[in-house]
Amino acid sequence: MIKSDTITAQNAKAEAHLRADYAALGDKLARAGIDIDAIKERAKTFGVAVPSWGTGTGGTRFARFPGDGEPRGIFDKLDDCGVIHKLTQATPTVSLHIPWDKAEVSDLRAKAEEYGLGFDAMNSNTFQDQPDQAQSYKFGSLSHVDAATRQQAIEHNLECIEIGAKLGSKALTVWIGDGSNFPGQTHMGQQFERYLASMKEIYKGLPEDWRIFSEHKIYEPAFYSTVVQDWGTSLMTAQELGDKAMCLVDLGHHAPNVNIEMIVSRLIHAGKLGGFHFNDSKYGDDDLDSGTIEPYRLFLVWNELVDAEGTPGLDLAHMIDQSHNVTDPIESLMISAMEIQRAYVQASLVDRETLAGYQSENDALMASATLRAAFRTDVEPILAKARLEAGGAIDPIMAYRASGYRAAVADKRPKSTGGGGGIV
Ligand SMILES: [Mn+2]
Repeated sequence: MIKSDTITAQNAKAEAHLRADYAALGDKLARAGIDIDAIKERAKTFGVAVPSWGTGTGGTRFARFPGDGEPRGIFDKLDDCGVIHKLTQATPTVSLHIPWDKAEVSDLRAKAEEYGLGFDAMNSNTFQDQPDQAQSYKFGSLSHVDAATRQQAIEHNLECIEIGAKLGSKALTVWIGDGSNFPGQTHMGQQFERYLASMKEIYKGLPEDWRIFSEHKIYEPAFYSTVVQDWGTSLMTAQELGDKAMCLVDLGHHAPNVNIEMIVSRLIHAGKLGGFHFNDSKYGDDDLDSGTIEPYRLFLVWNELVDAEGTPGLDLAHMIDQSHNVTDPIESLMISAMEIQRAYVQASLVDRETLAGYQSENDALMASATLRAAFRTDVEPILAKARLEAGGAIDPIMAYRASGYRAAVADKRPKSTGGGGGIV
């Protein structure tokens, strides 16, 4: 873990400039009738879950190039998650993946408590075969033509709920790779019906205060048809299952140019928006850090969420889900958490009354300019001050690099191998 002294020493170098920048921004926002301290307090309430698997290097289908000091297992991963939260004060929870993170529940709880971390949604895995499993998922899992394979996948999800309940998690995210690679390979209607029937069995196993998230993805590993490929299918699933079933939006799981913020708006309308997997991408899926390619889209998604604040029943799970191939995963996750928080804070600056006025007058230019005025505001002093006051770092990346954490864990953690392909 990174010592508080290291953070304090780093902060001392930057604090005077931060105070000046915060005061200047405070004056500017005050002219627009915005209290900067109130916005800073909002920033402090923000939290996004770190995916346990994100602390390791990902990979493509071609290869994986491991970094130094990669976590050996879930306890190393939780150590890394502790670092991310300590420095950013923005990632109070971890999202676990079963079976990758399977361990003694009491040990998991103890390790998380050491860092003040909680557990967000559990993630099941029926897109890979595990060494000890009886049935293969090569041709599907929850929608497989074979009842025994479907049952095995159902039982795995029920086990995830059981483990999660002991950890204090309150949700299960289900993403399946089921689909087909060739036209005619599957009966698409029957396959979806089998999926729904399996999901109903999992739904029955949810504790009273739990929710199940349906995560859609346009393609891959099934390259012709995917069972849960779009938000419409995800919404149908959530509506058919019941009140505890919600849709999860992964920003990387849409066709290029799809209007994700409108999907968010529609799911809020339906009362079925449950949460997010944040990431960014240039071409497809979750290949890049949040906010690296389309920060304006991230802002527009948050604009919908801030606009919908107070909607009865709206209770969102915010999670990161992205792959790191050429960066230190801890740094990528810290940057991503801060970018997501930045979009939230910027969206909080939108003058909604003025915007509504322009909308009612059909003044497209000024309506758009109102949104962009909030997006253009450099809120870094607000984020940095929120971190500082919460005990985090003014500049988490610089503090992390100064700490020598990666080199220290590289001494303890043997260099992992991983030349094979496979997205994780
Ligand atoms: Mn995802």
